Amino acid sequence: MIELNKKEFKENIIEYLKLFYRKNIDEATNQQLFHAIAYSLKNTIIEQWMATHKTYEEKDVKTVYYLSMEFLMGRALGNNIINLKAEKVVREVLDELGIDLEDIEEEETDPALGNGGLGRLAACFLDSLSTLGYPAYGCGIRYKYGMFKQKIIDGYQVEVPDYWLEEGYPFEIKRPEYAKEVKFGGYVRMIRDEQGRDRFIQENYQSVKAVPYDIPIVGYGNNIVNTLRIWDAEAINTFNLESFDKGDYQKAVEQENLARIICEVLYPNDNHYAGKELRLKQQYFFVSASIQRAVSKYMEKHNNIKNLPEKVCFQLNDTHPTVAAAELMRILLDEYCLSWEEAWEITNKTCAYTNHTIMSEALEKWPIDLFSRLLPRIYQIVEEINRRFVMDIKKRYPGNESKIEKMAILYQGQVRMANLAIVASFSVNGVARLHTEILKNQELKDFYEMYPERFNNKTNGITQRRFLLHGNPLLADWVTKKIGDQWIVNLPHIDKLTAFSEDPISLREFMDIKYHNKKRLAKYIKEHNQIDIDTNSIFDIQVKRLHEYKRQLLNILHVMYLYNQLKKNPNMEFYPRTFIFGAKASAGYERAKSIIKLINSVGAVINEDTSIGNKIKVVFIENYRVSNGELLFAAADVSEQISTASKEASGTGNMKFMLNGAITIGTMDGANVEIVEEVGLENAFIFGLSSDEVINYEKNGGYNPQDIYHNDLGIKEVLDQLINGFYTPEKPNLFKNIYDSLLYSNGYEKADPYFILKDFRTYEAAQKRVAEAYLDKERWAKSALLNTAKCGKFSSDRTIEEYVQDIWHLEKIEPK
Ligand code: B1N
Repeated sequence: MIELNKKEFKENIIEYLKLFYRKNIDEATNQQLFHAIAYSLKNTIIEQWMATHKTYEEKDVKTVYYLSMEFLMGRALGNNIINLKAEKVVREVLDELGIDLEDIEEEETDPALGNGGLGRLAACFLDSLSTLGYPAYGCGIRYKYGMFKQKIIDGYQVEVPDYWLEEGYPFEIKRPEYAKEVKFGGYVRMIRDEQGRDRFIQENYQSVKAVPYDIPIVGYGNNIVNTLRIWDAEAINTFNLESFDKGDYQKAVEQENLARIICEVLYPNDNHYAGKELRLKQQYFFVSASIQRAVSKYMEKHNNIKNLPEKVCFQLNDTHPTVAAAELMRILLDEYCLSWEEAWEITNKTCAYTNHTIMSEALEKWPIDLFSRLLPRIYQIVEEINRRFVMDIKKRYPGNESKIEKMAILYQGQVRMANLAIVASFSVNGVARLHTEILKNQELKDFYEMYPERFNNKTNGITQRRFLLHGNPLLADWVTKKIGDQWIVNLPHIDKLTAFSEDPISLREFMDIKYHNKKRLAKYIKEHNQIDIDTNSIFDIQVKRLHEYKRQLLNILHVMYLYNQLKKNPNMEFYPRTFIFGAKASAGYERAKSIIKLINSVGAVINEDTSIGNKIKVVFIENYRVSNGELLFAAADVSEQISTASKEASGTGNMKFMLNGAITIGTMDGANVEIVEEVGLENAFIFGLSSDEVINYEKNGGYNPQDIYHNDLGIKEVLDQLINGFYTPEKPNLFKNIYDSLLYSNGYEKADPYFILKDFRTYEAAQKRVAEAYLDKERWAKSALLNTAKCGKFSSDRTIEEYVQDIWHLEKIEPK
């Protein structure tokens, strides 16, 4: 074991402060201290990192390359301290130096190179891969600006750029020696080489230099450190006189510009495809660099490219990196001169695809003219893949045009990336059981029929190291005291807590911890929102990206409904409730932004209304992200997972809440189904249409929300408040767009496409059950504890073991 040495660690901190900043401990700012501490920790990490890679080389291991446009890592310092098992040493040293660790952790800006669930899943997977000892690279983009920071001004979302690298990032290392050239545009010329073979040469292209930066991913207490490799773009030939002379001045300027913009910013869209040319450039940029490097690395140690699948697997995180398949084909055909059949076999054994959504607006379909102009050689290859695939379809379904219509990769002027991903991969997986079943039986039915052996499920998971051990230290210590610390690397062990679920003292301890975490969150809210919340109230939390299918609107309409009831009947039985929201809306998603404004407007009225005796508070957490997420999960009583059934592929926030002892109110959607299966229906509040019912309504043209509006006075009153200025008297029309979306169809959308009114009354009834259940303190405590006890399945360690068993076939590296 390479461990953090206390004496060296302390000396290094002092030394770095001098070296970098010419400061003593007592003169340094917290930001400077953060850097000195991070660099001192990195000393140990680097030793483990080098040792890990030496072992990998000696053992000639198979490696998975997790290709993803997003890695939502969150802060690294605290996580690295935990995974190095160095917390005791670090705290001792910082104590001696008079430094508070929590203050220092606050100095780190969250690296937010992701939108939401998909990016955070990638981060959890890296943590698990290292902890379990599997050789892996995360491959992505070093965006200069990550997910925007959200400010709430006058109730509206305002986006502020997130320049996360401003102060420098202490954990990354630039690796210019592994740079690769990536080519865009131009045209392809075919020549015949001396052996009489056709060769394809891209000419008159623009290129950029992809330069990797490596970030260490520390495994938990096992000496293993894998790598997150994010690529930055640099201009390939610095502006020199030579190109000036050649008349290439224009091209040189263009190439510099391309290099400057390609990694500039993360597209802030979750579950939405915008079809922007720059996005396709980003995709090909990081994919080409990653694949080129993986192949060169393989060839440094092996002499036969044909055995690549024995040592390399590319996992495609949704369709965003799907050009990987064509890029690998290009390398095998054009650089290694393999035949099409040979190249295709290798590609098909090396690529695997994960589907994360069935939302039609998220499907990537690139216009062929854009695609072929930007990636001319890649397009030729896609054409040939398509030509051969269409032949296969015809052979299998003679005369059945509709199969081609549904399955062809190139169709009606578009490149359908999901179709390409499925055809080129040996594995296609969904991210929760229900989602995979929907893929097999509805969305991808035809593909499933053709390639049943490719389809498999991998229910998502989360890392308990960040979301319990780091985020909720009080509960983590308590769990360890009760059952030992096995749960940290083997979450199913946490089931041992079940033995305490009838023990009044344990239940009291459990709820005391919850109470402390509620106080911690209340303090944060007081500081950030200037709102006093009742720590004895039920903390009911919905934090996730804002999307209509996630139905934050259902939640806030229900709050409006409760408020109406309380106003009419101030003495009714009502247990105090704090409704907490946190959500970023994509910058161009107007309806989502209106919903944020609605939540804040409702909060502004209710929070100020003394006549209801502080029984309801509505809080909107500004800039929801990984770091404040940890506070929110730890403090929740109720976890809102209320998506329209069939729409949320899995969800992972649901698991983070469960782990921290919150009880789910939710629909039978995504992984909620499996959560309920583990914890029992009696320990969750389930409501709403089933996914089959939703899918059936959709097949039959939707339903008529007008009936509900006209027949249910409670609902009508709430909806009318959207257009009568009840919450925004100065702008009574502000929420007309929301009102209309619930009641009228327009050219693109049916009325109430997410079944909010349809599910309203069953949601309201479920919320009543929540309120009643909370009155029985001991019963509630038992349910909450059981949620923690029964979440063993939802560790990303389990998910990764399944990927390894069924898809990647990696060898486990035992700790040294
Ligand atoms: O991926 C998560 C799931 O838990 C969620 O249910 C799912 O909604 C989420 C285009 C996406 N699916 N698709 C995206 C993100 C960015 C983008 O540009 C699509 N995110 C999900 C993890 O499996």
